[in-house]
Amino acid sequence: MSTETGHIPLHFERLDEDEMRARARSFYAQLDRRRSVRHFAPDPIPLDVVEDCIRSASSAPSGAHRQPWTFALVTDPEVKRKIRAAAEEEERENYGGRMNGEWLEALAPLGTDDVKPFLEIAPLLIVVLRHAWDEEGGQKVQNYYTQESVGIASGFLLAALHHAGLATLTHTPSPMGFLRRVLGRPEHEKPYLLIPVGYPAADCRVPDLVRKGLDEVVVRH
Ligand code: IYR
Repeated sequence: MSTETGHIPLHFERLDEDEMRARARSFYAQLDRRRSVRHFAPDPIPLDVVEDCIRSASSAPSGAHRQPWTFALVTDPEVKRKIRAAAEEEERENYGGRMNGEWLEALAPLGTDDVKPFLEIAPLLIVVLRHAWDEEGGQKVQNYYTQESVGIASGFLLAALHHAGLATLTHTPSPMGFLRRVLGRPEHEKPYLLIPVGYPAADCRVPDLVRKGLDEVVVRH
């Protein structure tokens, strides 16, 4: 018996190699301009653009095609205020000793601390939630490779938002259980990433980072 019941033909267009080269180069050039932003302008952003970016994120592959993710969109100033207050409470603990000396030293070039005004200033916070399992008709349904699946979807989301002209930050004010409580999400939705989204402030500055070259990240066999 075929195991491919219900399969359909794949529509896939082979490109000529020069076209492939041009696309790979321009995609890289664009992604290479992405920077994590911690200084946002308060200006509103078009949420329909963000919704299309979430469609891109949600096109990611996932274990057993369970799509184990929810994207919470937070624009309400009062909810942002609650998130900032709770995040800063965790970060005070983190910077005050939960992160060890080696960790704090590694962070020093980024110039971060426990004060997170961007959580109120950025016009949008996206909370990515990972479904450790799902609930269907009161029954627990198991999911597979949820860390990998939600990681890939989050990567798609960051790339899509950048491509659409929006700045982002991957923020993890851990432990992030407070996000589930503030947003009233069920127990099986585990906060995975908090992504402030907006335009950079006019005077936004970023650390002078250098990315590893190809030879530092590739081994060939
Ligand atoms: N969550 C803290 C600390 C922090 C940790 C890492 I690893 C970073 O790359 C950046 C920050 C904060 O956001 O300040």
